[in-house]
Amino acid sequence: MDKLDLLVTGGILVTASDTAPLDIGIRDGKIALLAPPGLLSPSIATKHIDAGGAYITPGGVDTHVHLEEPPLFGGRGRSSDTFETGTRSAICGGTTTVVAFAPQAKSMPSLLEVLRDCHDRARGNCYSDYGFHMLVGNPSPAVLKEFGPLINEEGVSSLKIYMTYEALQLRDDEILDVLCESRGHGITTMIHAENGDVLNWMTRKLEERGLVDPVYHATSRPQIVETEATGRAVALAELVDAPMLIVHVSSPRAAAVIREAQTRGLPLYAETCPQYLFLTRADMAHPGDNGFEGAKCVCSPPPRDGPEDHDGIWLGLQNGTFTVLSSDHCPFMYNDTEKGKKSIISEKYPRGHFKGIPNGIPGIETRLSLVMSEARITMQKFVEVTSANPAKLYGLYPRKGALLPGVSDADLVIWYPEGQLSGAEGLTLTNEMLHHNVDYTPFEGRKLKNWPRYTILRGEVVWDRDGDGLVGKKGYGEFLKRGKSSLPGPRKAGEFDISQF
Ligand code: DUC
Ligand code: ZN
Ligand code: ZN
Repeated sequence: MDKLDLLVTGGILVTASDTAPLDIGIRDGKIALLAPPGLLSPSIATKHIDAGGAYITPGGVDTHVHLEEPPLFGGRGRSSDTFETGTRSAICGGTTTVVAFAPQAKSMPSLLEVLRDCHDRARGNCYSDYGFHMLVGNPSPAVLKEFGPLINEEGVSSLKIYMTYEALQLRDDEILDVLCESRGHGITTMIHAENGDVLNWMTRKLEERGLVDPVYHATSRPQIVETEATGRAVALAELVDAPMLIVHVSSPRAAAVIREAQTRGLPLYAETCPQYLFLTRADMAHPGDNGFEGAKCVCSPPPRDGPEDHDGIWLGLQNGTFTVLSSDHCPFMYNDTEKGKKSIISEKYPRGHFKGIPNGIPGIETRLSLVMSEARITMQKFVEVTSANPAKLYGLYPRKGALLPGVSDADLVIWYPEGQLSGAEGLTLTNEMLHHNVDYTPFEGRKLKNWPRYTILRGEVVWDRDGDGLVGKKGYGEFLKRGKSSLPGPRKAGEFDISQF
């Protein structure tokens, strides 16, 4: 047998389907073999790592991140992480693949041009592997014609649309155009489900009473705003029999709508994020900085009211309502009046008013550790929602999200053996330990029971926490052409046919 490049022994391998003590042989960037413990001598490999009884999981796949996006709202606010800093942060937190958005403003006539610009920003700069989803702001007839080339030539098999934000919101008929065209090409539509007209009305009513502090961001977008839009999105997808993923679900009531549709067999998928498991409305009411510090946690949909809402979202992870758990990493510097939380997303808006605060929080590096530390889902479920399912839904499986010999990339996270990360107390999360380009983390001070000890990407150690830390190289990350989803798609064969109604 040819020598292996790397042999990892002494770990408990966890995939979405199995948990077993197995040694892992790696050659040419791929999983070469899995073997019972003790069968292989370290001498058959050039390099050996002893996992010491720790869990080993496939590298994280984070399919919802915003990196180096231009401002889309006619104002300021610009995500502070570039492809370089965002993917650097990803690997230090165990995520080896990210899928970022390539955003099209309504004024832009071509998705392919937008995509080319994103490639120019990302190429040669990434530490992790990466792909793109299109963000479609202008679904004109010419743009719809680009869907074929996007999936067939460019390897972009998913796109996101919005039901809110003046600059991006689509009408229902435009949503149907996108769903139909996507369905025909095997593209997965992701949708931001909040009713923009209702939340604008709520915002006006709050303004009339002078209620403009960050916490009123949550008041302007109550669960019903998300639940109604989710129900409408589901109805539109059902009408045209199109697969769809509802992104960043925060509301247990919206989750119940999705679960009901899934129970009827619709190809409907849902995503949630750590902010809906750990943050609440109270985090936006932080008294610091004259009441503005709550802006650090302003994101959309907003974190909900309390532990019962978190419980509802954990339940949705446990029972399979949520297909994926992403970070929605959308970072803005806090102390930055030009591009950060203290700027304004539209020049039309007054400064310091919640409606002007750029929406989004950082979380690419903390996603895996936060969720694993909480131990409210099994390790296999953890792998399913943070790695295997995102890879399946977005056409990367089993190259990513699995550890299949001869097939899967050798992307691994080797964790600490239980109780070995800073003792029984665990590690206290601070922004200083992170590698993003952001001056805060909304999860500051949380206790973590585990953190990636090593991250391995295509056979190369890129993060070695007890050694030199970040050892991956900028530019090692490769662009991933993605195929169609391998999760269930449309229920009926052929084109959508209006005459069937
Ligand atoms: N939607 C996202 O997906 N991310 C940040 C802001 C938003 O509205
Ligand atoms: Zn969104
Ligand atoms: Zn997002």
